[in-house]
Amino acid sequence: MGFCRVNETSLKAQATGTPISAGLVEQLKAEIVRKLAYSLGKNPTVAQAHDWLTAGILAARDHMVDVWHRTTRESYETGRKRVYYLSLEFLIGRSFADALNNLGLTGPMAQAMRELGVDLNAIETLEPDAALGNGGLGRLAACYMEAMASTGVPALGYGIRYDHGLFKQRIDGGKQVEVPEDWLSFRNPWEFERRESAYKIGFGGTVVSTDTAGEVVWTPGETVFAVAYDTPIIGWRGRDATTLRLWRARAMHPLSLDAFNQGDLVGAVAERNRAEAISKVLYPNDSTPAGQELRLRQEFFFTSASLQDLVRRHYRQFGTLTTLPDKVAIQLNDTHPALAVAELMRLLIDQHGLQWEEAWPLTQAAISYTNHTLLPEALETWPVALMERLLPRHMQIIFGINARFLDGVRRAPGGDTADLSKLSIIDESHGRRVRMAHLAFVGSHAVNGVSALHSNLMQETVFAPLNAIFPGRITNVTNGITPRRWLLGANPGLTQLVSEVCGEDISDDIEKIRGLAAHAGDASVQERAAAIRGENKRKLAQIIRQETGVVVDPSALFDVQIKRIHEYKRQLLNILETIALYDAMRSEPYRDWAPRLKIFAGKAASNYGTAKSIINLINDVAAVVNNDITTRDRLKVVFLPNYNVSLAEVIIPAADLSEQISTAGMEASGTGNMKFALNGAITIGTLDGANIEIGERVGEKNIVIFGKTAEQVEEARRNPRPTHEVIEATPHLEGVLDAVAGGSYSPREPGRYAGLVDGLRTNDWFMVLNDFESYRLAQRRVDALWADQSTWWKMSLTNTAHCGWFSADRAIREYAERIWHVPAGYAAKA
Ligand code: 26V
Repeated sequence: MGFCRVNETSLKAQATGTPISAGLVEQLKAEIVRKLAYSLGKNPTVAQAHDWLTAGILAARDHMVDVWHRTTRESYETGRKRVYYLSLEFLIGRSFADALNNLGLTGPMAQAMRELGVDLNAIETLEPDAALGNGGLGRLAACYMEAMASTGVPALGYGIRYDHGLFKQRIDGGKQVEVPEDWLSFRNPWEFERRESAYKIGFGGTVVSTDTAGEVVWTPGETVFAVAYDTPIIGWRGRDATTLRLWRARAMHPLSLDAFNQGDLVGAVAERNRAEAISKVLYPNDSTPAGQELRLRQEFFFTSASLQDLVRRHYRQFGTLTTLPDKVAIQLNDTHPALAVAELMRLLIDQHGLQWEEAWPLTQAAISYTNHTLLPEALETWPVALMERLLPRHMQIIFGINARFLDGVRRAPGGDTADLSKLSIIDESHGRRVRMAHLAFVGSHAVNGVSALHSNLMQETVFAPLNAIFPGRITNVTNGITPRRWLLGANPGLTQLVSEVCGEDISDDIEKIRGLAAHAGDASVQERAAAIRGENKRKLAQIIRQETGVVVDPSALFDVQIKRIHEYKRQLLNILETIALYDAMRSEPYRDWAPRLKIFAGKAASNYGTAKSIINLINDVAAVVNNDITTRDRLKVVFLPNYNVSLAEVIIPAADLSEQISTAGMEASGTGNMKFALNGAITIGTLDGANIEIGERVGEKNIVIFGKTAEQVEEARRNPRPTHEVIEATPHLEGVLDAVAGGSYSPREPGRYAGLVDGLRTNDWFMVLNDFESYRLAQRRVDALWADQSTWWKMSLTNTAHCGWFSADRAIREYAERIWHVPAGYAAKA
């Protein structure tokens, strides 16, 4: 029978500290066994590990449903305003542990499973990550859904139910290999399919004006169905639940019998394949903008389904659409759903008969837009010709919006001098293209950046012309992370400690964690924090050994950089400095070097050659360094494959040092930086994104800052110093670059990194060479701090104490108050 008998008590159950009710345990046991029998058709003697997981999830889900229905019913009955969060990505990860934690069922479920002969911790790891996102933007959406449920903001998240999420990464001979991801292969026990909630989504076809009053009829040439799949997201203490509604594309006619009867088997399913391609796979986003037609089809598909759904719901309940913005706040997570502006106008005018002048203020009042990057190459634009072919009615509406907007500017005081080409939604300079950020900006009442620096840069750079026309429209909401997953769930040991010091109610109001600051210098608290970290590091060391074969010393300084691989995030700077350190250790082997473990993880977009080459270099350096007996107990380098949410949850609580070293001005915010700091890692970072705000809160003594500021980067780009001069002026750099370029780390293919190094020597756009010395010295400051452990732990505890502010609950309250104008149901008990 059973596959994994329990022999240890669940750590998480211990951490909750509450006595476990025997009645609840008996009830859960009965529920699990029932699910096993009547939903899975198994009895306990033959059930496999995965069956127990599914039965446990189904049992837990039942505990969410009543809350979920109550939340939905209440918001319906009270007619409260609701938030609709439109996002092409939701990077959820696993849900079981999180749901149990929020329901207060972690202990009882562990006990119930134990009594059934099952180890809850073991089966939890069998749940596949829902990887419906690339990185920060998608993870933020997942944190916000949970935070809205926890703060009592009525909300529905809309996205796409991709069959295949972000690819899995394998490392083969040091190189990234992409493997398709298949999270639905065991079905998804969290979701409810809603066949009855299907909408028709049109593409192409023709637009005709039927009468002189200007009534317009769009007859799409192609129609697909969007079918809803709902997942409840339970909030803290199970008080409320939000809904994540993901759309799946289905064909109107799954089979053409005509074609089939003529023996054309491929033709018989052609329509089906074309339709279903829309929700087949998530686009990797961060190398080149996905300019493909399929991507535009995805964007319109989920935007149209979501808008039809919310407009229908509103109309059914209130019988009019003139009250839409009183009841509906539509948040655009980046420009991917920017077509919402045109689609809402179309629904109001073409389907509900409103006049343009009535529809436009309603649209603007309902919609708001979050920008997540200023990288010019990352700003979405679509060719007008493609839009005219795929979405002819929407293109007309966009032209209409643009004409009225530019007309208004022209007629306003000073309008005759405005540069309309910079304001226009249509970019005429690179072929004719629709600027999606301009569409989103013009169609919104509020536009926000995701950190103070980023929001300022929005006003000064990309959106400066629009900001001049709409002063005050750009605002800032610094990102936040959910403390339930990233502290309570991921780090039960530290949670226990801070609960003892600051009170149990840090779980209801994480900002109370600031009480820890007064104890940051206590030797006993420091000792316990160190022991907890030590335990987390031992667990990570085991995983490292399993995944890479490298044996590491858990007492070494764990120095971590985990995030998508990108030139601007500068994993290259990190590995080059690692080489310099390696050289230094070899030339002075008798010095008292602090043992360091360099940990990297992250995926590179499959078409991003430079990023893949950086992964290869990290692995090549690891192979050399880890096998050198002169440095073996002082320096190790590991690259953990297949970075995802679940891996982050074990790495972050084990980190001593958090690498947040992007080229200043390029990382909009970062959210990993917040997770690390809350868990007590010290940040080594640039003055970029939310690092600045972390520094302001923890104090400059408790963060290690280096490198050029955003302004200095801009200046260095305007007036670049020849790279050979920079290299000559930087100790150690020439040697490091020569070694890499000359094949010291790739002896079997000496030219492997010639191009990578040549790129740096040609143009130091990302300031890898320019910031090298400052980074190297910052790392030596880190060594000195590490050498004084009581200072280190004081810094660490101070970081934890001052990072409660980076809670997603705080961010959601800011959105609710300043952008959505909805009250949060549960105020923090401040
Ligand atoms: C997209 C692209 C597309 C083509 C070229 C380069 C490039 C680089 C980055 C991206 C990602 C854009 C959207 C995004 O994920 N932004 C991230 O959003 C997070 C949540 O606000 C934020 O913390 C990260 O700093 C930001 O990079």
